[in-house]
Parts: sequence; C-alpha cells; structure tokens
Amino acid sequence: MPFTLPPLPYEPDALAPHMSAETLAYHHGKHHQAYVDKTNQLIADAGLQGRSLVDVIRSAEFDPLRNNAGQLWNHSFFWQCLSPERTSPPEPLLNMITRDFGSLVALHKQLAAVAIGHFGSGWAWLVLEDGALRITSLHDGDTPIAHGGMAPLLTLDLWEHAYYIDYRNARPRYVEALLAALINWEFVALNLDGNGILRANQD
Ligand code: MN3
Repeated sequence: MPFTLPPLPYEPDALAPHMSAETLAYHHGKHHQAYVDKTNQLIADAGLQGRSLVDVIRSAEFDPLRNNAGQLWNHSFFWQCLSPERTSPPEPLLNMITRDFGSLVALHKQLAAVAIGHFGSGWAWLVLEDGALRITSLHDGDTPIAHGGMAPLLTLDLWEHAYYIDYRNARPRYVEALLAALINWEFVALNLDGNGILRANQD
C-alpha cells in the first residue's frame, strides 16, 4: 500500500491566528502531500514496497529517499504536536522538565534559542535520551528515528514554508507563537512511553 497523507487532527482554521488556514492549506495540503508522493515514487523506483515508513527511513542510506521519507514522518508527527486547546505539561512530564531544565520557562527559552539559531531548513526537537530530556536540532529531513537512542517527544518545523505566509521571514515570532499558544503538551507527555515513533508511522 502506498503511504498516504494523514488528516490533520483539527480543523484547518483551528490554529488561527497563530497558524492560519492558508498556511495549513499549503503546508499540509501541498508540502506534506508532496513528500508523500515523492516518497512513494522513490520507493517504487527502488523496489522497496511493503516496508513500514520507519523501516524505510532506517534502511535508506542515501538521498533523496531518506530526506523525503523523513519529511513525511516528521510532518505527521508535527501536526500532532500542535493543539487549538491551551495545554500544559502534566505532572510526570513537568517533574522531568523541572529536573532537566529548571523550569518550563527555561525549557521554552532553550528550545526557542535552538529553533531560532538553527541555520537553514530543519527541525528542532525535544527528545528523551538515556532517561533525560534533551533539546537538539537536525537538518533538512533528518529525524531522531534515524538515530539510535533518541525518542522523539516534540518537534518544531523550521522550514520557511512553515512560517512565511503568516510571519514572512520572522522565524522568531513563529517560534514564540508556537511555544506560547499551540504546543500539545498532552501529546508530548504521551510520548514519554517511547512510542512516539509509532504515532507517525505507516505500515
Ligand atoms: Mn514543513
């Protein structure tokens, strides 16, 4: 079965004004769809049909398949990291945030600094590694699931297509808006079980 575009977990206008329906029409409907189509085409060309998306990412050593399949997975995970409801980290996660960063405000600052400082296209990540929370960023379509030991908890899309309609070139305003209003901390906490990888997988 070819991979498909997962539907958004909310209405396209639900994240406005922080992320507009127009942004989602392009970002989900055009960009994410293009990664689905390109991945399916590359898999067919390489004769790799029948593997799960995670297996494709982990076995693809070379571009363009690794980056396209990574982009398909990363976006499928990213949409679930956002919510129209204001949420806050539930207790087990909040304790870990306090332990590893000092406070939620400190985590926000560090994540914003990494996201804003990342050069070029890519993704900022909150991961669980060796039992501790850690912030990092990866380039282009790279993804923690291609690297052993990193369990993905939360990601922020840093490609210009994520913010150019709503914020033009102002990545800092986009990042601050996501952190202030849109993060689905219930989903982030769910991923502490180590199964975040499966929540954006496709068979
Ligand atoms: Mn994107």
